[in-house]
Amino acid sequence: MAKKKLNVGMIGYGFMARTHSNAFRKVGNFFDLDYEIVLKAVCGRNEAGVKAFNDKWGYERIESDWRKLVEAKDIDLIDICTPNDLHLEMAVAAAKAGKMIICEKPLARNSAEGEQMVAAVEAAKVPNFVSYNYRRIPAVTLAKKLIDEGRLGKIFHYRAKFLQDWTISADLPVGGTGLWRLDVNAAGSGVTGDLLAHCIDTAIWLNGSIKDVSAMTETFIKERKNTFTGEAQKIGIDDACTFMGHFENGSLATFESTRYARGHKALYTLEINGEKASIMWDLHDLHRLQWFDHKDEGQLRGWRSIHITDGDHPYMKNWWVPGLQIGYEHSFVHQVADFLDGVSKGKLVGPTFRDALETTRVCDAVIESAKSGSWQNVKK
Ligand code: SOE
Repeated sequence: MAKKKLNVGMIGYGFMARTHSNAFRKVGNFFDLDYEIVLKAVCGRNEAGVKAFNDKWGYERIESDWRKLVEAKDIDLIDICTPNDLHLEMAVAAAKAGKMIICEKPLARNSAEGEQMVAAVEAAKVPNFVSYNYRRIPAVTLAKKLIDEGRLGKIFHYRAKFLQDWTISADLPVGGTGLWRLDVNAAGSGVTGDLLAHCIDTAIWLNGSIKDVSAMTETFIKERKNTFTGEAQKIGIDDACTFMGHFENGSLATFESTRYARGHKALYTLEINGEKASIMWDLHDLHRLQWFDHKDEGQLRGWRSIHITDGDHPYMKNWWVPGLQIGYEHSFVHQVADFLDGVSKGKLVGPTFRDALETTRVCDAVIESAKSGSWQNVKK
């Protein structure tokens, strides 16, 4: 039977537009979907940049005005892969136009913006999804299953880190491709919204809501040259952030992120300690889940390193043969597969805009706590 065509309109042409476009292209080869995805149009303000992107990815046409793309009759799904300050306006317009929306993380610069986005998609009743891709690394998805099966028992500790080192040079300018992340007006915050948001999303998914936080942040380089004007610009983002907190289930949270951890490029790690068992996962070894089970026989008890490549591991039967691993880009394929499966069944699949708002509220509480020097409750 012929599949229904699903026409994608992509806004943005940077790193994330590549990860999402790759997923749109691959997903139908590996997952049974009711839809045939068509890369219909890509939109960007820089003509040369968007053309160079499209020479590789092959969308049917290029647009320069995102409003036109959002209104276009032949577009079913809008994918927002732009700097964070544009998410609100684009998502609200796309919802009003009745489009399905995938939005790159974080949902918004802050929860005031996020709330408007949630209201818009819920009023329009359009399928909506935020790209917190690490949930769909098979080892992380397996961790969720093991926790939900009660195999860890009562959880005491949740520990996560996301470490990078790419902003250590004071010569790095602020603004433009990738470097908008250093501009507080474009990004909303620094490592908190960019990196800790991933850790918080996974944590809420695996271990439930975070109740309160106490944080410290630091901006190591306080002024940078603007990429376009060459003028000195005050830096308002957090370069590093460490926070502790309480989960609603009584467990303790310890989180750290920085772009100043020399030697670490994108080291996302998490560890969960329960009464019966513990789990560790590490993005640099993403196809492995470390598992310690206290009920193992005493003399053989120890950490197991499970190679998550077997047919009974999440998503893996759709890929190669047991033993052959997959990587970072596959998490984006999985989220498109799950999102479209949900659309077919008329079900919302998480993280929805509403789910992602909870993460943004934790980020807001973290930034507020670092400013005030006091504990902050996370807004409900
Ligand atoms: C920042 O360097 C970044 O690209 C984030 O924006 C992504 O969300 C993260 O997955 C990798 O690092």
